[in-house]
Amino acid sequence: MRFDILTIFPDMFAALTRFGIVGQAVKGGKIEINVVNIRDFSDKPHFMTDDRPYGGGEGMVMKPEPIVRALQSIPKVPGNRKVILLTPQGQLLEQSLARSLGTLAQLILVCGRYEGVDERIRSRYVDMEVSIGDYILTGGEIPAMVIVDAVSRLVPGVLGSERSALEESFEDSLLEYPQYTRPPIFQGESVPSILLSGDHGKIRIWRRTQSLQKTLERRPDLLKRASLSEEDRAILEELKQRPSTSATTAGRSKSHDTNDLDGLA
Ligand code: 9D3
Repeated sequence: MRFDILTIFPDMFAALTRFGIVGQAVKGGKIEINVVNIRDFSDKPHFMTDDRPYGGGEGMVMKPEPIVRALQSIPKVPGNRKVILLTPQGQLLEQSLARSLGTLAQLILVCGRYEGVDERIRSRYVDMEVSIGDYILTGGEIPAMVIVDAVSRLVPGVLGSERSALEESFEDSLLEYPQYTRPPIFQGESVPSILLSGDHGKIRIWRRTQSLQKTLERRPDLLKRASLSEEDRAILEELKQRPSTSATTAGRSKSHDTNDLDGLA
């Protein structure tokens, strides 16, 4: 899969392309990330990419011509492609959208800055507008990186084989169970003994129960779309009977629950 990203801050994307799983995927040729500097397509002598809004008002608007020339410079990959504009007005990014974008051969992401881009870019060149959530950022670059990150890990071969698409579609509607590693006792708090028992049947049920309990307490909205087995439903019914422990204090004594950084000092 190929990603083309249009931005006036191309250097920001080193954070995405040089590190971690996405960096590895680029190196290994599983994905291609082409970052295009919109300013390279601006007009001499001033190389402006933005201008004052018609009708007046605060701030600046991105000029259409450099963006169009940048779009026209992008090689077309055979197969399905989409042009997405990152805007606070867009469709909210969810895992389901990431999954459908993952089927494309080419995804072109246009990052806005200032107050936004000239409306005629949206109307003539953009297939879809996407937002990553209801909070105000300073531009579309971080949202574009969020999309590339979320979509890349769904491209076959990017994650190890350890996590199949099937396993994930089953899992991703519930919150995770707690994870532990060595040491077995940390600041007086033990790893739940069941995890050391070697009884994989019991461990599976414990983890599933933890996932269901955490989801019930923190994100009950997620349970509606979860694919729950009969066993899951039985566990949930039991959890709903019991008085619920606070999400942050469950299994911890008061003295361990101050959540300050004393232990790190
Ligand atoms: C405070 C300025 N706003 C009122 C005039 C409009 C506005 C314009 C541009 C608000 C934010 C931005 C920059 N943000 C994005 O380009 C953006 C974004 C976001 O802010 N939050 C979540 N998803 C996205 S996708 C692109």
